Amino acid sequence: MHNQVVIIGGGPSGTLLALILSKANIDVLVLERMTKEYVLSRIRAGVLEWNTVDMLMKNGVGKRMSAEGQVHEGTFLSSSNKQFRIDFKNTINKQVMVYGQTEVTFDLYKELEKHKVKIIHEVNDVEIKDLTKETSFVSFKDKDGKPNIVKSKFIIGCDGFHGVSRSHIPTKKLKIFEKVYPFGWLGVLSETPPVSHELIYANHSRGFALASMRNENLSRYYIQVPNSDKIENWSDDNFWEELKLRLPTEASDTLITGPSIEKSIAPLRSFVSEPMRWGNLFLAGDASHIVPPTGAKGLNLAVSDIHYLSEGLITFFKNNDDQLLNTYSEKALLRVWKGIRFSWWMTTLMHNFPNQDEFDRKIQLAELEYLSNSIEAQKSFSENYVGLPY
Ligand code: RFL
Ligand code: PHB
Repeated sequence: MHNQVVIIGGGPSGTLLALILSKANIDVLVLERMTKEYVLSRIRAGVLEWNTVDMLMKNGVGKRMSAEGQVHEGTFLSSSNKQFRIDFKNTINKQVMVYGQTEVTFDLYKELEKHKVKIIHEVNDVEIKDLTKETSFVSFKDKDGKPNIVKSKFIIGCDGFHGVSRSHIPTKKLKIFEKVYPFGWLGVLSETPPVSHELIYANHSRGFALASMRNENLSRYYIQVPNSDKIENWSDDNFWEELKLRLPTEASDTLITGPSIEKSIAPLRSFVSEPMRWGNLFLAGDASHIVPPTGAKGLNLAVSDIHYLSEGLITFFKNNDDQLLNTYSEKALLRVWKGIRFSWWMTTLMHNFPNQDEFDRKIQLAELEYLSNSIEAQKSFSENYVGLPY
């Protein structure tokens, strides 16, 4: 087999890149470790920046999102059970789209099928060779264990945090920046009407809570839990009880509870590996960087990487010009670090840290009080939350 581009990983970054390249008549192959059903059943992000919305629309995958997604012009933050609103529309005249990553991925797979893009599922033992030669190779085993080898000009690592691509950059060339937080998020999906028409990010002395949603009868809630906690420790009743204690009073008074249809714990981490390119290998999305979900930035950063990378690849194949590819890592990382900063800031502001003393707590409360009253602070929040320009 021979392709111009081989993409490892069929998550949102891999499939979006595959779609953009195939629309530009670039020959592309996607290799995905899991089944399509598994990939499409993962519950993850919920909030899309307007840049992401534009990218999806521009590439023909925005129709169902426009019909079924919810446009949000603001969000609530809460401090000690009292909420205040940050208005994106009034502060910076922008908005976000609430539309699940599960739906985005479904739409992308549908469009890829329409364009007959090659995706091989259930691949194993992916290995990359000759990254610094003119042409590179990817070897893998298909679902029947049969070995395959593919020749390719470029290989794109879109295989998430636990993927294999990043490890092909020599350790002495790779710089890792990492912060692991001493807590995780316990998330619950339930077929109940959302407690609020906009998201609520709640700071509480018992720990952080988030009220989010997927549609008018599907709610997504999270609470901060210690890293050592286990799903088995949380019955639905315990979860609802704890959530009510942390949400602002006007929300907890009206919260409608029901059985959970999904429950999981996600650890929180900030992580960046630099550079995002080695020879013919380019990394994008979670393969190169991870943010704690507090700022809703992970999926959106993956999409901005794909914006820069797809421009570089198209310019290379159309005009034989590698200038944009050569600046990809530098350009993408500039935006990534701003997302890393905002996610870290919002995580630090909203969570209860195990070693937090009274001084730290007072600082958090003062910052939330400032944010609730200062239009300038709200502007800065809005600008980052709806997404910085590409
Ligand atoms: P993904 O989605 O992890 O996809 C990587 C794909 O690569 C496959 N793979 C391999 N394939 C072949 N060979 C191998 N060796 C492979 N190893 C792995 C995997 O099976 C998978 O299909 O990475 P991608 O495409 O870069 O997308 C990144 C986003 O998924 C991620 O940033 C977001 O989900 C993060 N995130 C959120 N982001 C937001 O923008 N807003 C949010 O509200 C938000 N909430 C969240 C989140 C992530 C969460 N978790 C559990 C990680 C909430 C949660 C709970
Ligand atoms: C979600 O709906 O899953 C969600 C929303 C906002 C976040 C994180 C997750 O910041």
